[in-house]
Amino acid sequence: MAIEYNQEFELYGYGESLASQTARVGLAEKDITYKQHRVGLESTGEHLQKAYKAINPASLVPTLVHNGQPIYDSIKILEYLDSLAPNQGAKLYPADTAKNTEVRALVKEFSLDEGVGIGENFGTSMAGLSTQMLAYLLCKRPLWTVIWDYLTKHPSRDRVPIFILVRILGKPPGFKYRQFVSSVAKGMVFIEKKLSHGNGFIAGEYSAADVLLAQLFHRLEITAFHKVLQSDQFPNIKLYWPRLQQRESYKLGILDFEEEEWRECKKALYGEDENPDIGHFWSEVNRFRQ
Ligand SMILES: N[C@@H](CCC(=O)N[C@@H](CS)C(=O)NCC(=O)O)C(=O)O
Repeated sequence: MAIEYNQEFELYGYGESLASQTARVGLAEKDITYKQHRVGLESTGEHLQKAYKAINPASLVPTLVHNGQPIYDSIKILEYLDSLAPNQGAKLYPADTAKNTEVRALVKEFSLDEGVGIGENFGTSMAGLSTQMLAYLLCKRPLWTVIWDYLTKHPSRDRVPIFILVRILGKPPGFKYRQFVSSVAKGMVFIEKKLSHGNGFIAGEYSAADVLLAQLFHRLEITAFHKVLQSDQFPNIKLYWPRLQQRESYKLGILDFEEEEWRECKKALYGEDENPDIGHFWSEVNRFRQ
């Protein structure tokens, strides 16, 4: 299916979507310029409307359109870009077989992998941590509009009940949220340990796995777990996070696309405070360290 285009690369995405950030950081790392089309998510439901479904029938962002051909899924996009331009910009997937396998395993753990339930890997746990924000944004729309749109237009049967539930409650159920916090704590203990090799990046050299961690750590900041990244409890992460932030791709792929509605939402939910579940986070870190 060819899609109308006027630039070689066009990206359909939303500023503060983790998977869109993956694609944009990847594009920046590969030195590829593109035209971005903003697709509204929870607060407008634009992704569920016909115009976007004609581009991506799954109603998910991002979609990369290369010369009119769509590529769905942020990880497929990273792989596509890296094989298209192996010698341009950063190498995202190492040539060495053992390293390549290691990077792929990390990417699987850090991605929004539809093959696992929400909260079953680090990437989807971070998405779970964002449900407080998603609930706030969904509440900008009348309840019945959200129910109607998600029931009749959202192709993912797994996600629909979650969106409707958080819209009805105005927040995620507390016990469920704490499970996400716990999985994120487990992931942070794993990352801290992994970084003890003392090299600059998670698999040694910069790779696709670092692309993913840039937005996952950025999301920790947005959900008011920012102090975790500066804590002496995680000395390796404390050195690693600024290294990701200093890359131009952090600005080009993440900061330049911050959404005003997310800024407003963060302020309304947390102000300058830490996330109310920060205590649970640290007690889970201690548990996983034993
Ligand atoms: N595995 C996909 C996941 C894409 C995805 O879940 N995107 C989210 C935003 S980060 C989305 O479109 N959410 C809208 C919805 O599910 O209604 C990828 O990595 O691209």
